[in-house]
Amino acid sequence: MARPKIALIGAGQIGGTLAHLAAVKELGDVVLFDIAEGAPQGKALDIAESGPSGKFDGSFKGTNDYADIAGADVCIVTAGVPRKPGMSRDDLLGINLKVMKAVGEGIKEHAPDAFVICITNPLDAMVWALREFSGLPHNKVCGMAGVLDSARFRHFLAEEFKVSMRDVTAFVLGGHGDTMVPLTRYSTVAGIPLPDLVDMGWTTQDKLDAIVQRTRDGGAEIVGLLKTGSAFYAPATSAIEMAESFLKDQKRVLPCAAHVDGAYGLDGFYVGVPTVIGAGGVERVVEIKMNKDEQAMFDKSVDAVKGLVSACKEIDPSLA
Ligand code: A3D
Repeated sequence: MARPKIALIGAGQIGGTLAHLAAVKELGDVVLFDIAEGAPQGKALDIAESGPSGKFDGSFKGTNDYADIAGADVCIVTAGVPRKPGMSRDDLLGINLKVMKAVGEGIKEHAPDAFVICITNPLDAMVWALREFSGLPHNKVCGMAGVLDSARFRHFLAEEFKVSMRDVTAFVLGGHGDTMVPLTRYSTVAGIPLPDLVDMGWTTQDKLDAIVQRTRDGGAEIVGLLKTGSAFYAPATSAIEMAESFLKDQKRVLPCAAHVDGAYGLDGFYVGVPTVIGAGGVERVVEIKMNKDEQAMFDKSVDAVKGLVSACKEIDPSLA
């Protein structure tokens, strides 16, 4: 059986890391596409040359020609610009919207059967726009944010409790931004919900609130440290987890920016929700019950995303 084909649109910090992870995990043959000449070719060659020592097989191609992504099974989109210190994700909207138009048209023409994972920010609006420009089925286009946000939450919790992060699960809903909704009630250590761990004296409510806020600010914390760009190791690892679930039909339950039509009172809208990802793409949206406070936080987050989608429509009337 032929190896799956993985097209990475954008060969910057995340794109290069995605290519390396896909190579090491032998997920398939990789095509790195970018408008910058030389960068995708150089990264692809460098990764190919690491194969003998890294003990992986595969074909790695860098390109500036969309025709090379033809027949891709998975496209992961990071094309665009990242944040600099002081910028919010939303400041990227105008410039990255134009990039989504070019990328959406490229995927529509050359890889219309792919499962598409968008990472470009502001995530929830860009994945919506990318779906509109590409015309692919909604279940085949989703955005990576929740896996990363919950991984950050899990890391901070594991540090606080001094336990393996393998035994920490975390649940994050809503848009990828300052309004994201980390749900403590549904986050656990080996099945014990966080509020119970507060009662058990493992941590205090104040410390837990601080961890929730640090999770919300997780991206900005890295931008502030790096100064020249945003996080890339954890975002790439998160997207690879989603791609692997699709390629291997694992049916993992992963939070992602998915098209929600009916659940959560939403009427055809992209926002972060728990999903099942398998060979059919986003196969299911998992609807959970929220209490009043959680619902209020979720509604606020949805409103923030709606504002960004409206801004996209104003900038590009073809989306209206
Ligand atoms: P960077 O290293 O700058 O790579 C972006 C690449 O996109 C560059 O190589 C550009 O040449 C390329 N590019 C620009 N325009 C086009 C185009 N029209 N077609 C093809 N390629 C193009 O950025 P990065 O890899 O660090 O980040 C990429 C994106 O991911 C940014 O928008 C970040 O804000 C976003 N990001 C999202 C998350 C989420 O959790 C959602 C996390 C971290 C970064």
